[in-house]
Amino acid sequence: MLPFENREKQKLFYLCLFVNVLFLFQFAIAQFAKKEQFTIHYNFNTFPTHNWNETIHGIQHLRGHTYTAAAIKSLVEDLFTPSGGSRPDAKKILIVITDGKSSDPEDLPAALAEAEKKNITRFAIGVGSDFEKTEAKEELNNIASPPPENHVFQVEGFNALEEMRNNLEIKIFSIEGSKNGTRLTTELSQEGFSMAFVPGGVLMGTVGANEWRGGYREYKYDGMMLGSYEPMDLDQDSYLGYSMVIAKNQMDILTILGAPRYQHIGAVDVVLKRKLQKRIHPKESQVGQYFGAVTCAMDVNGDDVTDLILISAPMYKEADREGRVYVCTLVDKDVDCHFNTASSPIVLKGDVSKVARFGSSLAVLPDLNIDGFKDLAIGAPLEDNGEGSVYIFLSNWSRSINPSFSQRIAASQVQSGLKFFGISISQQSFDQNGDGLPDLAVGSKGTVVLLRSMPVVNVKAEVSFSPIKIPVLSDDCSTPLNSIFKVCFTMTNVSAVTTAKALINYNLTLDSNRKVPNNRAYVHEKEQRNHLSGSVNLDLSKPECTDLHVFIKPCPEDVLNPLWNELQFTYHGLESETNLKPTLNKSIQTTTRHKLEFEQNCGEDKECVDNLKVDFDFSSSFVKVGIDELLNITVSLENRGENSNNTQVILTYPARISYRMSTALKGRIECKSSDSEGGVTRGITICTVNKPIFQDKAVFNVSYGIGTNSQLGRRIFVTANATSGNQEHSNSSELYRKKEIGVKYSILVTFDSSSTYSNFTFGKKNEPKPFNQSIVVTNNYRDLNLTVVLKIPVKVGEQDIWTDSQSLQIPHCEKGKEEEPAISDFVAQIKKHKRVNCSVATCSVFKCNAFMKKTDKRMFTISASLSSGWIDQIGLPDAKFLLNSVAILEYDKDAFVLRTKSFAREIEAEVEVYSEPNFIKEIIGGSLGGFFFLILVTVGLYKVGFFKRKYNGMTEESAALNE
Ligand SMILES: [Ca+2]
Ligand SMILES: [Ca+2]
Ligand SMILES: [Ca+2]
Ligand SMILES: [Ca+2]
Repeated sequence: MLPFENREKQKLFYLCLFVNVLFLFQFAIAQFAKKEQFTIHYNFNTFPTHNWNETIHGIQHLRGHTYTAAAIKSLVEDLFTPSGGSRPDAKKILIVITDGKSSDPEDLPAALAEAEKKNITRFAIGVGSDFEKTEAKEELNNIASPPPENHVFQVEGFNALEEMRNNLEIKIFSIEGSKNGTRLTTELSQEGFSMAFVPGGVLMGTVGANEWRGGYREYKYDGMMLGSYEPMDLDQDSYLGYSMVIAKNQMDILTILGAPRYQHIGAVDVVLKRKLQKRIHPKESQVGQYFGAVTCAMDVNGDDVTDLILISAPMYKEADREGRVYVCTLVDKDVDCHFNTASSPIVLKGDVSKVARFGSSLAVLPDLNIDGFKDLAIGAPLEDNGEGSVYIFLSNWSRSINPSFSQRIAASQVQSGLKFFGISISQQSFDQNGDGLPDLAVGSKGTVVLLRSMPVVNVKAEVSFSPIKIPVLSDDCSTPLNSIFKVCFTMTNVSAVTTAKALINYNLTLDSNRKVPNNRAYVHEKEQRNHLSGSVNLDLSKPECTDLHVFIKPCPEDVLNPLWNELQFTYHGLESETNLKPTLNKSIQTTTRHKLEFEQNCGEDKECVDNLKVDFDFSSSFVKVGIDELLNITVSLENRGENSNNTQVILTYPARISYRMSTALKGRIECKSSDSEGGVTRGITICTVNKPIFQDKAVFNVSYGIGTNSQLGRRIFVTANATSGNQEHSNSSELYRKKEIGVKYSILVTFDSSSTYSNFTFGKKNEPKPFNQSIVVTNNYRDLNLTVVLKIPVKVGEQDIWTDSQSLQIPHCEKGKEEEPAISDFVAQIKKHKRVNCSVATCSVFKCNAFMKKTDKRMFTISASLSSGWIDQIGLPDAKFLLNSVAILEYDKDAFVLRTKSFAREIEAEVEVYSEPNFIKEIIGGSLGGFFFLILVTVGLYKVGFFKRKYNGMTEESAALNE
């Protein structure tokens, strides 16, 4: 009933249809030509599953009318029956292909009713122009099952049938899969949807097996099936085997199968010897994420043992991204995605893009950056409005993937007009263009793009100095040192290429740790600028070097602080005749720091052995304890060896002395001191000398203050200790000194004497005059044992001064020997000076011992009778003489030091001689003198509060008695 001009075409159509559906369906073929001529070539049972193409070729096409109703009726009655091979539960489909309106339309309703009764789904295909007529079209609609839009096909001619075939096929499949009929096992298994090689055979993914649960089958190369993994415990429509890879450990081969529709979320099965080892569920249960859509096994270090399993979820949605790839580790037989452990999973993601399908393809790449570890490509075919892109991720030594991608290759960078670039990536990368570098094939819609990998190079940046080290000549560093910094760049190939070119722009920062103007290296003698820049063209043949002139300030205090010079460069690969622009190895540091040190005087062995000698002296012979006295020490430190670093002198000093200040006489000194705490420990002064490097000699003073009331004993000592940061000191070092010094306490003892006045008449035999003179000794500072020595003139020439020199007594004092005067011509001396003292007179010596407490007063009184004969012998009738005794203080000079210069004090008495007696003067002088003294003493005592204190003391005493 088909008016085909070309029988071969007709047969081919059948062939095409059969190829696609043979293994899914039972088939039968029948042909009509005349009303009574109905031939069933094959029923459902007899249709051969093998050699079916020859079978079809063998069928003769019959010519005649179009008895469609009769044909349908016959088929329904004879073929769709158990005897015709039709299974009772199977879906029944009748495809009617006709070229025009039937010759028996009156029988059609009955025939169709029969078909309907048997639940046969009918497709009608009208071929040719006949069906432009309404009547024919209507008939076609009637033949087909309702609704016509799903079951009627109308085509111009044979060629259009091919297109229609596809539609038909899809419709038949959907009917099969969605209705409850016979349970499907392998009919729709889609075997070969994924595949993998294993030793001795192949694995074929059977994604549609068992109601789309899926799995795989294993075959030997000769086609013999060895077994299958088709788990029935999976949910229907899990699509296990949608992706499949083989992973290897030392012993076993594991099959990793993706089931991206498992529970609408996806899962991955790890299978060993066709048994489930582990089922991996994603951490986030996002519906529709397609976890396991693509799986990939990666041997990062090339030891033939799989290190990583990569699992993609290309539909995983984030606010700004779509798709992700999980990096899971394979250890022994366990694939661990770290979803349940403390360490968070490693997740690879693309750039921000709401639609991306990142992870639609995965491919292990050769080691692109030549670090010894294989790298990874991930496709994101929907990025950039469906243009697509491919990401490159680098693995690392810890056999993981760096989660930041190293490169994103957008379709637009490759070629304009590409669509879905990255939908697939070749699983093998070969060198296609013969430059020795691997190339990568990337699929896009209708086009395969071959990406060339770029050569990888290393660039080494170096700075060398001339002179190699900074010499330090003197403390004066005002004269800059001329130095040359040689900057060199060397390029070496990492990839196997022989040519590579690049432009390097660099920037050198001198003494980069210090900010301008504190930098010690600079570009111009009169400018503190610390930046230098330049550029060089580089290739693989040789290093490129540039000499730069630099000025350096060589100060000794910087000796231990080298100059760090920072070199930064930017790299620009240049194309060469044969190669692409080389790319810089990612691990290359483009910022490097270069140290320029100061010269160290440490000899060949570079080990500094110093030879320190410390010494000190006190600036006085003893320590004086008085009012705000100082102890001054002059310290000297000498280094007679190699450089001494971080050199210090540590002084210790007694408690009750406090640090005041230090002064450098030579060198740079910095002292810190802590006085004794609580008077128990010794005070410590730490002086840093010529920091950081001490080379020759330093001298400095340290002053300590001594409190007025300090009790330091008779002697104190000070120690000095030299230290340094050097590992070793010379054996002849003198690192320690201890020196003692005596302590003297300052005392202040004052004398006060009453004045006396006596007069005589010249040449007369005068009556002796009574004489009383008081000497008050005050001890001001501290308790003291002392002796007051009083020397009183007793004889001038042969004349006694006192009527009875034996009666001259001073209470509490011992009388000693008399002392003769040094001068014999006493008359002339007295005439001249009118003074009678122990230099012209014989003196009596009295020693008065006393223990005096602080602020004690002691009074000594000279009382005797003054005679006049010693005055007459001088021969002056009218004169006023001073009769001078002397009070001398004696004390322990080892322990005490007198604050006043003199320890002797003259005590004066006035004696006048007249040619005629003067009674008035005599009376007034004799009584007034004593009175005057009394007033003075009283006033003095009152002023110091003596009376008041005494009064207080008395009231307290009486209060105590009353109690
Ligand atoms: Ca490995
Ligand atoms: Ca690598
Ligand atoms: Ca290549
Ligand atoms: Ca040395």
